[in-house]
Amino acid sequence: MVRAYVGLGANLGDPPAQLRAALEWMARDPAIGLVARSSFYRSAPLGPAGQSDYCNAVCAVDTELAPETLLDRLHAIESGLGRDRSGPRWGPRALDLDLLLYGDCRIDTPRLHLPHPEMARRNFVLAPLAEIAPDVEVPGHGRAAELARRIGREGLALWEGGTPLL
Ligand code: A4P
Ligand code: MG
Repeated sequence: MVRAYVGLGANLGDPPAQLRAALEWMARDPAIGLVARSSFYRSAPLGPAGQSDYCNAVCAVDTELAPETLLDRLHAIESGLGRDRSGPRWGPRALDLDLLLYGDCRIDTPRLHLPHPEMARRNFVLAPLAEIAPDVEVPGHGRAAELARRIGREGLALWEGGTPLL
């Protein structure tokens, strides 16, 4: 059994409802044990201008699936919840599920990079990750809580009520 972390993001439709639905799909999958989920965060969009804010969160899962198979399941959930892959890179999306960490695995294939190559540069990933797993190591970067502290909280708020996080 391996502990993995999944990043959830959406900025089309009803973003928190999309994240809740994705968490339910994961919880229903007998091969994926949902262990924890962070708060939902509102984050300023990274990528092409003119998009809405994102709702972001991170969840922890325990699984016996190989990382590539887990990624396939995540893609199936994205498709089931209306993800359209024809848009621009980093453009608006109904749901994005990124495999952030899979144990302490480091993988570099065309289909799968682990840890997720952008995660250490994104406060909308590090803040929710540190909330549920402050001590987890991001291979090659360091401890989640330390990375989250260093990157800061610019552009980030809790989704519920939109309270800025200071
Ligand atoms: N892929 C490789 N490694 C991974 C991994 N660890 N997890 C491959 C997930 N996928 C991985 O992904 C493109 C390809 O990456 C897949 O075929 C997979 O095999 P995708 O989800 O189809 O496309 P994408 O998401 O548009 O591209 P990319 O480069 O993954 O974008 P990101 O990094 O997901 O960023 N701003 C805010 N505030 N919040 C966000 O959540 N998200 C993005 C998307 C942009 N701006 C954002 C946010
Ligand atoms: Mg993605």
